[in-house]
Amino acid sequence: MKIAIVYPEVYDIARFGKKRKEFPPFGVLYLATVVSAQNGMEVKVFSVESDQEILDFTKFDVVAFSIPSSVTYDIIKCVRFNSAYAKDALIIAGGVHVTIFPEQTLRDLKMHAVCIGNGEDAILELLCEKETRQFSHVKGVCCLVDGNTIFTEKRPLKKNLDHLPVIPARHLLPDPDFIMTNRLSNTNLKMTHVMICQGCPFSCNFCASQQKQMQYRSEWHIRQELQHLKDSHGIEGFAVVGDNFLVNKRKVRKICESISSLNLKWSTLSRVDTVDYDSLEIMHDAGCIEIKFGVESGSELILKAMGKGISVNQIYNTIKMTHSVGIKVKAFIIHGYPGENMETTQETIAILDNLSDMIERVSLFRFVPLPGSRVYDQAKENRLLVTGNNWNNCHIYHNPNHWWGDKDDFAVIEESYQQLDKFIFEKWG
Ligand code: B12
Ligand code: SF4
Repeated sequence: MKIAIVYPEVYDIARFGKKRKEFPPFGVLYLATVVSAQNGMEVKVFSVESDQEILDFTKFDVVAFSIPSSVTYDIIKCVRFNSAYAKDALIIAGGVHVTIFPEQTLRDLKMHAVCIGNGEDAILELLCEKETRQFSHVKGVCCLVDGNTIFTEKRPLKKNLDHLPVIPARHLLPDPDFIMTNRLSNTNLKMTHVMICQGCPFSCNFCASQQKQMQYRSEWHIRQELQHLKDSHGIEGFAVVGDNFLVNKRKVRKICESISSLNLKWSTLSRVDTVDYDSLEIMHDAGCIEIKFGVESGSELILKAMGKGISVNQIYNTIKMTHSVGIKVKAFIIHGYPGENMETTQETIAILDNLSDMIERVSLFRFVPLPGSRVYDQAKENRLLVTGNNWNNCHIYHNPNHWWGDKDDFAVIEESYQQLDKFIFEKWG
């Protein structure tokens, strides 16, 4: 059976002004690995772009689309309807956007079935039903039966991620797609991205993470992959991919102990309230050179509105502690959350200013309500959108439009954003 797995190429145009490739989605790499490990299955991976030419899938028995974020939905839609398929091809989809909007995707993209959540088992079971098109016993799927949408039984989450293949199918892609330099903190180290955990038990209102339960790969699983990447690609470092690495400190300690002798440098994301001094020291000794903290705002008011569950004091303490251990700090900031004004923006400027000697880098994002987040649903319900855009046509990628309030609020958000942006640019470039 020939299977095409299609994913949208991701570029960081917003920050770099020109096309700078991001790393390929891990969902696709893991799916490709599990499918190609089956007898008689031949997998080809296609990365597609917004100006994609018509693709010829007529030689494939199955075309599987991955939609890793809502922002790339239109790219996939375009490819789905402009490509050529074999007459009996099975057409399926999965990914974060599909998990949030299964029925809409199923109908809008005219899929035979779509997968909700993790897909390593579901895709194999769907492929088995290529001829019968009977998907109702496949867990975690949305499909049509006699023209009616059905949702099959939920697929239970596994306790950890050790069922995944140790090495995702990076070999299906050219090396420069996943081995990079200039991407690990401010270094030129040869690095790659490694998916270590999934899920996050917290509930920030702006976040679209759909999985509350934490799943980690075990320390030996991760070490094997890193050893392989070191031996075969000569990596000197890696960046951890996952919503929130530092939730389970016992796991973090075990992972650190297991990888430290590899002498790799690495970075990870974290909340400010899940770190402690001991964990930071252990991470530092295991090669961690940078933590990217979800600081979001310097205003208690905005942090509260965001449901972030952290305080300005915690931000101060954690950044100081991290710096004192010798790990660099990157701060992620979101500007323009409902309630933002000149005063709250000044509070963010003040905290960044006070901590500037201890912050290596800052990433500033303009707030947009992400499909799948609580604030998106509220905004939609309360019709808070004021841009005049068609809601269904919202582009969530660094959108400079305003999403709530009236014209006066919009003017304030614009002006305060410019001030914050200027401040960050002058301090950090
Ligand atoms: C890594 C990551 C990135 C990387 C992506 C690299 C890439 N090429 O995709 C980078 C940093 C570039 C990035 C950028 C962005 N991201 Co991002 N990202 C993530 C993160 C943290 C992890 C994704 C991951 O690797 N998961 C692990 C893999 C194994 O799981 P998976 O991808 O879900 O795949 C599984 C299933 O979905 C399923 N599946 C997937 N495809 C298919 C296909 C079929 C046929 C089947 C059966 C199953 C299936 O099976 C897979 C294996 O189990 C998620 C957080 C999250 N909770 O998902 C956010 C997340 C996806 N990102 C998000 C956002 C908003 C963005 C940005 C818009 C941010 C911004 N403002 O710039 C950009 C958009 C980029 C773009 N153009 O798409 C949101 C998406 C919300 C939404 N509604 O779209 C998330 C959910 C973050 C959040 N918590 O809110 N991101
Ligand atoms: S923003 Fe981070 S901490 Fe908050 S829910 Fe999302 S992944 Fe979890």
